[in-house]
Amino acid sequence: MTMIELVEGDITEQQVDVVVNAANSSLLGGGGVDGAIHRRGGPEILTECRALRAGHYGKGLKTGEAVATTAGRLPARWVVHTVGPVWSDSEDRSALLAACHRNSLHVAADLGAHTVAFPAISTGIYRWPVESAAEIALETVLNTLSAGSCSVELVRFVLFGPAAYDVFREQADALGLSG
Ligand code: AR6
Repeated sequence: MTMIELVEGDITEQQVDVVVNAANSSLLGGGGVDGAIHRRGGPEILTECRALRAGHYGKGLKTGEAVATTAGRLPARWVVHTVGPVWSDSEDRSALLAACHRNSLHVAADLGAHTVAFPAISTGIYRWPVESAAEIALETVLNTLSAGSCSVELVRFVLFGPAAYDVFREQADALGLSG
């Protein structure tokens, strides 16, 4: 039995197995939720990110991909870093935003995680309209969880502020999700 939950709040405070980070391809930190995760999680996260860059991810993490590190001092076990697409007026990049969510869940499942928290990936600095991002995020998580055996039992979207929460709530209602 899997559950999708929406809460308004700060993702760095979530007691879950995995916190998903809306990172950039450098994996070396940034603003927004990425900055908050590194600040609250402490330097251990950056140390592991640097090691990833020195190894398999020498060219950085591609848009849509996901990779795990420790969660450092966060009340979570792992951070799964993913890179959302920058919004484009001329090109449909929805498949990349869907890939972020799908691949993050696959990485979480490979770790044996049961609970995963997502921020509203791409909706800040990357300017993706929240309504569209919410629809893609919710649909993709729903489809991924129902596609097959997956250790993940709870996915919590942690929305920063009432406006984002309300939009996700509307989209969830439209998809027939409750809770
Ligand atoms: N908890 C939950 N959500 C948050 C938090 C928080 N503590 N802080 C911000 N948000 P953004 P992006 C929301 O800009 O658009 C970084 O510099 C925020 O209100 O963090 O994917 C990276 O390094 C918004 O709804 O990520 C990249 O360069 C959502 O998180 C770039 O920004 C995502 O906003 C990625 O841009």
